[in-house]
Amino acid sequence: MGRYAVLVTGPAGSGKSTLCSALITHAHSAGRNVHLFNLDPAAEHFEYAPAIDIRELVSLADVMEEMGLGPNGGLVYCFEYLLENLDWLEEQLGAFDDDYIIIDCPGQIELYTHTPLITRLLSILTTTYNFRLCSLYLLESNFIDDAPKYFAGVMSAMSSMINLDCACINVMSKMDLVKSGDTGEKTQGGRNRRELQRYLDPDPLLLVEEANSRTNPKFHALNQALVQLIDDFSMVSFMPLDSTDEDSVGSLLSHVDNAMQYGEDEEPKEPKDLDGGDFGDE
Ligand SMILES: Nc1nc2c(ncn2[C@@H]2O[C@H](COP(=O)(O)OP(=O)(O)OP(=O)(O)O)[C@@H](O)[C@H]2O)c(=O)[nH]1
Ligand SMILES: [Mg+2]
Repeated sequence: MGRYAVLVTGPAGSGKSTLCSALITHAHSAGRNVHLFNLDPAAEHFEYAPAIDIRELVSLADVMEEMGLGPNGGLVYCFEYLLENLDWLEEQLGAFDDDYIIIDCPGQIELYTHTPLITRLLSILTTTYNFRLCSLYLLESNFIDDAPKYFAGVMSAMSSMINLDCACINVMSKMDLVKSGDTGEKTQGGRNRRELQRYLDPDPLLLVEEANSRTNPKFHALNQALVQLIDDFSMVSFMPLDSTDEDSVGSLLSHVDNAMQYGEDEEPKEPKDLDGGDFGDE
């Protein structure tokens, strides 16, 4: 049986933990057994108890106190500590017969864009433990209210994709906050469906004007270069997500399954066959 891991990444507050819960609820209602792996050493609360929890190995509060580090240096230390204690990880991963884990990550994007720590963890999951991987990068929908901010978000998504070097799906989260009309009428966020599509499937050459109108003219050449880069590589597009909507979560899970070629040789389990330990409603 295959082993699958979905890494849920993105900036602070982009909806990662909410999505993890929604994915687990959805998978569970479809008769699938998935496990939550908490990779955030500073996390406080989860709807589903994590089956694997980095806090059992190392907690950020302890590291900050004992090592005299700040929150970001402490987080880097926690990841280095995890990578030095892979026997702990192996023991935790060995606990399941069926492996489909959803990994809830911290919101410090430098972990995905600047440091090799998560990349090394992913490489270990694939080469040593035979996991197939898919990483999600969440950007929240308020990024589309501000073109310069949106470009920065697209660049961070691209940087994360390049750094993590695995199947990646970019997600525009909290789309319920900017729901669009079908017929072109403006909505709460002031955008109709066609305009929204330009942000989900970045149409940077059209957007550059908007970016220029919001930035100092001395940066216009840079805007042009950035949009050209995004356009040349056509690497970044976003799947819209509303974590409160079952269909939206189901559609994202289908894409994730597809990206990992999940389900080619496995049958969904009957709910009575699930261990139910983390889910409590069996
Ligand atoms: N409207 C709306 N709010 C959402 C959605 N997903 C998450 N939120 C809210 O956004 C806030 C942050 O959500 P979290 O899931 O904690 O975000 P996170 O990315 O895990 O945050 P960190 O772990 O702190 O980086 C919470 O108040 C959620 O209720 C969504 O799809 N729609
Ligand atoms: Mg979280």
